[in-house]
Amino acid sequence: MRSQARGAALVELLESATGGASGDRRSLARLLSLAEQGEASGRELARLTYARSSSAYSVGLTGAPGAGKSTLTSGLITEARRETGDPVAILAVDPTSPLSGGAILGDRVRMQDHALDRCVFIRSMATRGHHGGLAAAVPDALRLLDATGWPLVLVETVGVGQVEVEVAASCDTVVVVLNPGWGDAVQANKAGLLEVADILVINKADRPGVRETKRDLVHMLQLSHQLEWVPPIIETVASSGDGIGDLWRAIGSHRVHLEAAGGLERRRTSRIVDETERLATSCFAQAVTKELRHEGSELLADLATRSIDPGEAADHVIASVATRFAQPSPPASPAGGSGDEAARHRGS
Ligand SMILES: Nc1nc2c(ncn2[C@@H]2O[C@H](COP(=O)(O)OP(=O)(O)O)[C@@H](O)[C@H]2O)c(=O)[nH]1
Ligand SMILES: [Mg+2]
Repeated sequence: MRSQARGAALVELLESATGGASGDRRSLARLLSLAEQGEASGRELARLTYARSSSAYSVGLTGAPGAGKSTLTSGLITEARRETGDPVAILAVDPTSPLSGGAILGDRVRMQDHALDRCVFIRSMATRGHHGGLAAAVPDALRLLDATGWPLVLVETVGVGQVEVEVAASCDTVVVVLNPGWGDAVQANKAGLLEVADILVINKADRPGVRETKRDLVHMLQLSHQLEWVPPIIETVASSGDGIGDLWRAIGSHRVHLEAAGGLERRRTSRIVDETERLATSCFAQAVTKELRHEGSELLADLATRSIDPGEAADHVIASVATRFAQPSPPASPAGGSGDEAARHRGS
């Protein structure tokens, strides 16, 4: 019953949020919060939007803090609005903060130019307790924006941590933003950024060292085994707008390339499999932790007295978790309540 009522309320919210720029923003914001939190409503929402989404295109921008991502994003919004006339949604993602603020607040200031444009929707996302973290919440949010009529979504991350790279890599086109200067390209390579890059941007090209950075990048790209698509290197001065048009066109070319070769579908399918794997793995890992470490755990006691070795204990844990997952879920568990992993996994 509860879950039926929840479903009906979600459908109502979805309907009022749908319509892109003419949809209700407050409904959309509420839905995004649910997607961010995960839990039962978030899962139900994910189920509703999954079937309705497949047409929006997403572009992820990643790079060190201060590289100029927000300024570039703002320029891309202008370009996209002028070139397509379509509405544009922006997700500013900060895995380091449990609350929106700090760096993201600065980003909003840099995107202020678009504050009055009804066709631009900017939303920050921080870590909020979604099962599997932000890396899992962002794809849900992307599908929600897709299903509610936002054909282009730009995703800006705050830095270049593992989660941020994962988030950016969950987009159709990944833009890696670097600055000129000694070692930036090398650092990016170390952080695994070049592996996920579809487009490389040397922003702040008004500063010295552009040629050297470009040379480093070309060299590193030659060493990697990208055959189908060699990431173009675009020079930009985001603060003056120089090169933003080139970046916009490079994004378009990459999209055409993906769509022509059937690569977009392949890429999306492989991402969805990755996402599923991440969700299942994190769900299972949590269940294992709970099973092993609960108070009064016999296994812990047996391990302490050395009457069982870790390998055997692991087998026991896996077997009992598997049994719990195999049990039918109860008819209605309270949202995020009892903590029954198996039931929650099925989204009851
Ligand atoms: N000189 C110069 N400064 C820039 C350029 N692009 C951005 N900035 C400045 O760099 C700072 C950080 O930019 P921001 O977009 O917030 O970077 P983010 O942290 O990657 O989002 C701001 O003060 C921008 O005005 C550029 O191309 N050249
Ligand atoms: Mg920023």
